[in-house]
Amino acid sequence: MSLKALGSGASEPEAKTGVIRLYCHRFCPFSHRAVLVAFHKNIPVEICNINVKDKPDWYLKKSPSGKVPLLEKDGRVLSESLVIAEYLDSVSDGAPLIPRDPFDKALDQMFLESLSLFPILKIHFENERRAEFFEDFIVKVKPLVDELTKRGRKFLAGDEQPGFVDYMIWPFFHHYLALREIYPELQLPRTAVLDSWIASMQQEPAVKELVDVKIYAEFLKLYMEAKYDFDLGL
Ligand SMILES: N[C@@H](CCC(=O)N[C@@H](CS)C(=O)NCC(=O)O)C(=O)O
Repeated sequence: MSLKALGSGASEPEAKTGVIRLYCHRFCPFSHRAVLVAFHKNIPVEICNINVKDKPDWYLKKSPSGKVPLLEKDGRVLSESLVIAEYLDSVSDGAPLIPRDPFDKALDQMFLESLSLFPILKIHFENERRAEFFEDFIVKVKPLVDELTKRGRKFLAGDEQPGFVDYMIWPFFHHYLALREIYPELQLPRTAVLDSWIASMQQEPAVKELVDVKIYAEFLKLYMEAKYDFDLGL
């Protein structure tokens, strides 16, 4: 499938019956949520990257909001990263990433809904407000530190491996680490639990499959100069 981002001139790749296609872009934290589940569970998906600054008309017909990620299977589509990630977890083999216990599942959902790490995603849109957004991010990370402390485990989901809740949060940190390559002064206050969670997540094979942090940083740097290179590093 097309790792190179498809833009307005590109034709739609032919769909195959029964195959899950994920429309993404390589530097999108929301797309990363979906691909992390697919990578972790070895789900055979077609990844089709979209140039979101120059979207093909056929893509806009599938996704009126024009956003990625979008999942398509047999002519039907799903949008919203959390919905897509949950769908992928539920249709794949192997131990589910979402807790089987409904109460534990609800607790994770409640925590995910309460966590609002979006300030870190605002910096490359309004770089002049970088310090303000980062201060806000520091405040918003605090509940994660508290939750990691309360659960007292390697990952939020347990000691063995990350769960859905970890993977849904990680893309905000991947983005943060990329920004920190450009602005080393963007340092979260050091706490043993968060440092250890970040280090453990970085060791996960699914996380290692995401775009390299240095290339991500270069993408963001160019983005802030209004240069959009969705194929950087390919
Ligand atoms: N709430 C959506 C957000 C998705 C989103 O904002 N995607 C961005 C890329 S990271 C996008 O498609 N932007 C292009 C646009 O809005 O035109 C989700 O969780 O999937």
